Amino acid sequence: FYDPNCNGKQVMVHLFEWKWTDIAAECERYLAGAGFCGVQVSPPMEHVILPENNYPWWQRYQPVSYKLYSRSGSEAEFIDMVHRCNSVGVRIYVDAVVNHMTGTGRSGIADGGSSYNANGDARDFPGVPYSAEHFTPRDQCPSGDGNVNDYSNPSNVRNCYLVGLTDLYGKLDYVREKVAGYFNQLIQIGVAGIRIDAAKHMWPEDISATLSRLTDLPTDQGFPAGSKFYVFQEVIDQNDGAIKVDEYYNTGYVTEFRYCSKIAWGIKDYGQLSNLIDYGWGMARSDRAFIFTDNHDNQRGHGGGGNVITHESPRDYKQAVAYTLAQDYGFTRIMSSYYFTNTDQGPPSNGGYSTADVIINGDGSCGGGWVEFRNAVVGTSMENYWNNGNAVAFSRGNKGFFAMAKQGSMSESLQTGLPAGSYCNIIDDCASSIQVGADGTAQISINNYEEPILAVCAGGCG
Ligand code: AAO
Repeated sequence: FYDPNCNGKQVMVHLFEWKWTDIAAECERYLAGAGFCGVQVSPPMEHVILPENNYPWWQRYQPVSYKLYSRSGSEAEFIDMVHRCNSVGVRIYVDAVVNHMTGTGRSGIADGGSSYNANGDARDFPGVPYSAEHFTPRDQCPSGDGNVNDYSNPSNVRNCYLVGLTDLYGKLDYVREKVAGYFNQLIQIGVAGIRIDAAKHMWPEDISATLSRLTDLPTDQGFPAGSKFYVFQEVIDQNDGAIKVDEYYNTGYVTEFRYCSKIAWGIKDYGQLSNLIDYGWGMARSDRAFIFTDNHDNQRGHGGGGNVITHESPRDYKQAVAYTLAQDYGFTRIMSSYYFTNTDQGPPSNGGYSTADVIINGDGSCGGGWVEFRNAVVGTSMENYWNNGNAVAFSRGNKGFFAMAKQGSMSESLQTGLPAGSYCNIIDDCASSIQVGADGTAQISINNYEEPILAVCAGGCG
């Protein structure tokens, strides 16, 4: 569960709420050439539709069945996307919502045609099928109202209903079989892995028993024989509850939310960048940490939100993403979503429920150079670390060098760890360069307020 199955590439992008047809085109047009490992896609299973809430993005976190029919498109479009992305070497990772089904008190018919009824004591999801006995018995949940309300008690977190969502009883073989069946269906299509949504609210042994039922990835989609599903689990551990990320190491990577706070502090106060990774805090070890500067929840104040840097402060955001991709901790994901003014707002639409096509600007936007830098320096550690509180710099072994200046300017003679020669800056498309002397030092100058960053690779990053 630890290999993302993308030939050692290092970065995935979350194309939040994008349609399958648009993602397929994006793999071919941009992501393959820019060196992306793959794409995290929004939940592909059949979900509730909530016109009364103006079709919020979060309706897709309320499953009705495991039919591949969602706001992003049909099963045929999903399969076409996976195949087209695989054929250009870009993998697809599914956001897997299997802790629960819909919220209580909801009923109706979903877009894929399946009915559902979670009114009163009913728990009917005939599209799977699940019925009342497949949900965690009420007497297993110690909270008064049946919902999660005490993060210091594992039984409360894992046996009660997360924000009123009908909690599947993962102890049952039947439930494990159905969830594994959904995953095996994705595997057969050629999906390379999953994010397990709300894994913190599932017992680790239930996840393990479910994953033990999975088949290997299909060789006809370009996976070497014996390849396993990549798994990263959403566990929000901010040292403020009973559930710890390391309980989930046996079944894959874990989301490391403390990194979001740490990088935000570091960009506000460069001195803090020197202590970004703090194992004393219980941060996940590097070969289990799944990291990001922000995610779809905390960028819009859901999931607790908190001290994170988002697109709302673009200059800080650039620095945070650049530093995240340049340093050596964890497996990285970057975020691509849509503009919003309301935190529940769904994606751009053609009116009502239908999601609009993504429009690609002529300039292609978002710098692929970063992804190439991280791929080029993989396997090296951070060395020659230098930080004066206003500017920071380090080398990645003898393969790359990175520098960043908070106020937009710096001029300093620094050890780069690189062999003598001239190296061009990928950030300004090689308009500037540095000259490394025989002793490995170079004059590092930055003079650019909007893009206060320099990155070079031995032999070029691309
Ligand atoms: C919607 C409505 C609800 C309604 C429900 C059912 O909004 O009013 O009751 O339907 O009808 C998303 C939306 C939800 C939405 C749901 C279903 O965000 O608003 O509910 O879809 O449509 C916890 C979980 C974590 C979860 C997060 C949102 O642990 O798993 O809440 N994230 C995932 C997804 C998310 C999705 C779901 C799960 C559900 O990414 O998009 O919800 O499928 C603490 C805990 C965390 C906890 C947060 C928030 O953390 O440690 O475990 O996350 O609180 O409750 C500070 C705070 C600390 C906080 C931390 C977070 O440090 O001190 O308390 O920040 O970083």
